[in-house]
Amino acid sequence: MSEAKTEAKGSGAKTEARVWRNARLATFDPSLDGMGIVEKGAIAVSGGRIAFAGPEADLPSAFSRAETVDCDGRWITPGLVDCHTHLVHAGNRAHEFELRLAGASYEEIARAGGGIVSSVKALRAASEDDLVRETLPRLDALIAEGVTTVEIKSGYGLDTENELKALRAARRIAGLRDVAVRTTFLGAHALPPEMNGDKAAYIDKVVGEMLPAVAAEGLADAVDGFCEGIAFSPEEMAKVFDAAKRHGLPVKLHADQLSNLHGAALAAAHGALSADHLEYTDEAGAQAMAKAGTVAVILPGAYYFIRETKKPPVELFRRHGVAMAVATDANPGTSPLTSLLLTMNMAATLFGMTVEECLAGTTREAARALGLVDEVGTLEPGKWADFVLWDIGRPAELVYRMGFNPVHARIRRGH
Ligand code: DI6
Ligand code: FE
Repeated sequence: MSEAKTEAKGSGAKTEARVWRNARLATFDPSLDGMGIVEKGAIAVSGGRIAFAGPEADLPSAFSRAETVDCDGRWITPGLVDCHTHLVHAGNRAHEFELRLAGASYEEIARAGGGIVSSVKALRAASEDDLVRETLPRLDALIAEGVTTVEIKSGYGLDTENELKALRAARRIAGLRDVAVRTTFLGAHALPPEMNGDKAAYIDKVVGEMLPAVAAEGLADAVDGFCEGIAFSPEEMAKVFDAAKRHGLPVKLHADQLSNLHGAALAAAHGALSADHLEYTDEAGAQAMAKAGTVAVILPGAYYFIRETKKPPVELFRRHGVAMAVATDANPGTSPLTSLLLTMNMAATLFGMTVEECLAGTTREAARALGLVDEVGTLEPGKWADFVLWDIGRPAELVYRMGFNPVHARIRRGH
């Protein structure tokens, strides 16, 4: 992949400029209305970046002799962004699923050595190679549906060696597939069994040992935590956030998923890129997020899978102007989901999100939740040429169907 020194020359020397013509664009350009639709559109790409996206009639003449792809009137959207996953994990929890179907409670399963601790045991027993091998099919499922950027969290290692192993696996995966991977250190995900219930000591270890090791190797692009009764308190999370700041890393938070500990407000107070889940977030939390520009990441897969009944306050987010992203939360315990298209259907059907909100939520707003909105997430000049051609008649089809993949072509960095 040579991305340097390419420009449209029109004739003579080899040029990497390419043009996609005869397309209908959903640009998600925020300066346009709604989905930023351009009928009879074209995209010109040079050096892996979008040089032009707009009406074909306005295509600059510099591209008139560039290699051309006729899209036959197909729709083009930005490449999809899955901004919240726990894709790197070992094994699965299908057996627990069976136990639950047979009537067992989460507590009973946890007491029998199941739950998140079973995923920690499995990850610790796996090698970095094992993790890469197990993760690739899940990543491939996302890629097949047009995902071009994916976030991957650690959080099943819960000690220095194993968190590093998981993050190294996530970084390696980025070199094995044509996809951008953003990694997030989630050391404060759960209390590992060897800490014998001592949360304060574990947070000290996260802050004093694990995070510095992760930062020293440059293995994380952000820091996350699970703020919940069964995980860590707002005070404990604040310590992790302060440490992240010292290492120059942006923060995010699993907030208000099972109860309202005011995690959304905490995240906002720390200038978090996103607060995620948010089923129990109240109006003050939504207001704080709006003020801080913290994105609400909506995760319908977990809501569905654990049969939660409290919905995230989508209407409050709309009213206060909180940006909403939509993501899979792909994880073995509460969201074994690797379809971002199905996730959009769930966000619409379960939470009443509109087609536009769902699609903006897996493109522009998901990019914003990763701090990447200047690089990807819309079809605008200057951004990476990551986009998808779809065999659909209207954008709503991407949200409406369940278990059908209408990808015609997935373009990343112009190829
Ligand atoms: N919230 C969740 O839904 C997952 N993690 C989190 O912080 C659960 C992860 C698991 O059960 O393995
Ligand atoms: Fe999660």
